[in-house]
Amino acid sequence: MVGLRAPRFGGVACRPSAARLEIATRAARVVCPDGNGKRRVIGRWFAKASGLALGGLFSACSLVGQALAQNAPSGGIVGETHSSIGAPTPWGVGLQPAAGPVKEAIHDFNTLVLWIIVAITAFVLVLLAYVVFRFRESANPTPSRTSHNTMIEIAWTVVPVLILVVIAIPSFRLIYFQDRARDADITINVQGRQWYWHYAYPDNGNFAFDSRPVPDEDLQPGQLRNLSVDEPLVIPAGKNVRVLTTGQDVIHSFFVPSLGVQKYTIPGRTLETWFRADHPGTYYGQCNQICGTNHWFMPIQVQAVPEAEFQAWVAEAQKKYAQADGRPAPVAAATVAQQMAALPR
Ligand SMILES: [Cu+2]
Repeated sequence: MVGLRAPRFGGVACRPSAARLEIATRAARVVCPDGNGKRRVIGRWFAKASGLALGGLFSACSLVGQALAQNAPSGGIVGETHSSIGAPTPWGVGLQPAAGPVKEAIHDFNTLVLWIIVAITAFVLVLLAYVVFRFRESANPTPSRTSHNTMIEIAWTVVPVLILVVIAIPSFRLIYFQDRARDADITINVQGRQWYWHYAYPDNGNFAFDSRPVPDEDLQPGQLRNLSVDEPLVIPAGKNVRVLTTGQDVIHSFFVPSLGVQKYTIPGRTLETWFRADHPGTYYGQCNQICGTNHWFMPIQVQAVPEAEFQAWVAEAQKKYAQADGRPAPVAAATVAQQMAALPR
């Protein structure tokens, strides 16, 4: 009978029936033959809970460790020695590694918010554990009936507001950092179409071409299914690339995670963003706006090459994508100046 109490129903103490007492007494004997049941039961559950918590912690650590594996180069292009980012990697969780300044800024902001979340979660966990232990029934048989505390209510309103302000300031800075290209070295038009990408280079001879995924049956060794394309978007490494996006038919989204670029392509509107790939390499992305039946058909392959290689490619591309009469292919979008003038400021 040690540790048994009269059960409470709705805050009113009731006398237990004889049958109920008998059941409870048997349970106490099973749990604890020495009569010290309550403490032993709590100890066992505590051990189980802490074991689960530790297991979860180790799993989380292992996942974080695996996420670092994404830093390893993967895949690649036939004949290329560049590393590539954006291809799936085993156990790849977390953000893709940064290939340029925009993504680095995203990483910094993500780390800040992560640690704020860790601090809040740890605080709530400690608070819960303290309340569960300190105010358990055996240690606190007569609970307080406090229902109002002005100071605590002000604190739990003001502190979250302050936390949100701390998050909001760098968040807005990041949004404006990504928003406009300052000192752009090159401008590229990106047009989303059902279902392929159309790239134009108004600064380099105004040529344009389409980019489509390589069909499964045509994949060469090293090419990636559903990511490699026939005509990649070639850019000079280390240069600020202004991207002006438009949509031809429906809303698509130009998304290359490792470069920190994601912009909708909206019919009838031009949006601006920018990115820079600090090193030569291949960076994969995909349209990440559900845009119709063949949405999956819109992978993005950005090929960052040294400046000299880029100029050589431009010279080739001007001939390759020229019309039959020798003039450059018409660019579907307006000129850069017209598009910039139309941007909302
Ligand atoms: Cu799309």
